[in-house]
Amino acid sequence: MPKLLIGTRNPGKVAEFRALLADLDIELVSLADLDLDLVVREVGATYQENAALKAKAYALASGLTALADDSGLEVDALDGAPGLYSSRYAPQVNPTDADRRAHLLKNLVEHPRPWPARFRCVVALATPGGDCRFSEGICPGEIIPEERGDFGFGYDPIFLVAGTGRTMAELPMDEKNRLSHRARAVKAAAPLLKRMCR
Ligand code: ITT
Repeated sequence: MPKLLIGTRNPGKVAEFRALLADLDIELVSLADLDLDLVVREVGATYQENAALKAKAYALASGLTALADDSGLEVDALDGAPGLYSSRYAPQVNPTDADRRAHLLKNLVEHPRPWPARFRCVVALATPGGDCRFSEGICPGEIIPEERGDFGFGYDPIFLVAGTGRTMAELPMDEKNRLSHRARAVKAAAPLLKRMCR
């Protein structure tokens, strides 16, 4: 069976990718499965650049086709922040998801509601030989000032998914995996996956 390395250190993303890719007849391998403790510095100026940095580094290190994503939350009232910096968005040195959510809400307090926002995900697929392809997915919604729900990770408890009346953290994984930015990007990448995995 062809193999694909899931190139993320975020356990929430690993679980989602495993479910999203389960039906593709591809053997999924995680960084933990390979004992690959590689930290890729995200020094790109776009989601695409950062996703490519991660996918290419993991493909080279493993000899396998690798999938990585760079994703973020874009809030209109904050001119698109935290965006590319979503995982680093908090004053703490090693922020928790709760730190990031608290920092976002603190910065939004002075802005009138509603707070429209979207999650964006750019997936990069890289082969060890240097080929790299991309796909993108968006999930629209709004930020709410209180946390709701226990599923998911990151900003999910304060992100109301458009058209559902529920936060991303109130959606069980199978529902999040029908609607999310990551689900849409992976769906768009399916034809590439079949071609690029060996
Ligand atoms: P990897 O780089 O190892 O994949 P990461 O968490 O650092 O892990 P990113 O650099 O892409 O990944 O940062 C994306 C951040 O955006 C992530 O840490 C969350 O804070 C947020 N985010 C992305 N997708 C999300 C989702 O589905 N639900 C909630 N928050 C999300």
